Amino acid sequence: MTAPAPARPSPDRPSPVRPETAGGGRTVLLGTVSSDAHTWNLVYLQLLLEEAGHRVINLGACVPEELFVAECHRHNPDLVVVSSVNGHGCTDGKRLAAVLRADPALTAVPIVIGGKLGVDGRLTEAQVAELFAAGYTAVFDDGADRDRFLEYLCRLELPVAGRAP
Ligand code: B12
Repeated sequence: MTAPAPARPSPDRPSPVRPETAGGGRTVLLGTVSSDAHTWNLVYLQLLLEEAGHRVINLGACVPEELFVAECHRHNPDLVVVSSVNGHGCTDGKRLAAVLRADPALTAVPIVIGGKLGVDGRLTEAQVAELFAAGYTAVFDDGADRDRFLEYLCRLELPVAGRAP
């Protein structure tokens, strides 16, 4: 006998975390890694963050590391959100975090990464650990659901692994 699948949010069964309760009022810098041309992931995240009451600066796709740094200086964000779905997010994301964390002004800003981060499906534990070691505050790999991200927004200062169970 197999265990029943965990309940998923649906129109009949609303998500337990509502965006408007997710700690609004922050400035969030959003973009993809330099190799990634996908954009609907960014549109989705911008809408989700704005629904939660945050101000979003969406840098768009294929953002060079130097542009991320420059825009951080320009906007002084409370949170940097990196999204990638082309499979190179783990590799490019580590390089991006290294560049951001090398800047003395950006050692403390929370930086999260999420999406479809590897080319072989879910990241391994070792790859997730590498992302944390590179400087990410949270990692939301493929399958991490929206509620975990919203919960993270509620408690921004805490490091958390946002992988789906
Ligand atoms: C549309 C699309 C494209 C379009 C993009 C157009 C555009 N303007 O965006 C085009 C044709 C350009 C394209 C190109 C490529 N694509 Co493409 N693409 C897709 C496709 C069909 C849909 C993506 C999409 O828009 N989804 C809708 C958005 C809303 O969902 P999402 O992106 O999945 O994001 C969700 C989650 O990942 C999550 N999420 C994302 N980021 C973050 C961040 C955080 C913090 C959190 C919490 C959550 C989160 O939240 C979102 C909502 O649930 C997917 C397949 C699929 N069905 O997903 C492939 C897919 C993403 N593409 C893929 C690939 C391989 C490519 C190419 C390399 C193909 C090629 N050989 O050229 C290129 C890469 C180009 C580049 N330089 O990046 C692969 C990636 C595989 C992987 N990760 O291992 C996919 C998964 C297809 C597949 N099954 O193989 N693609």
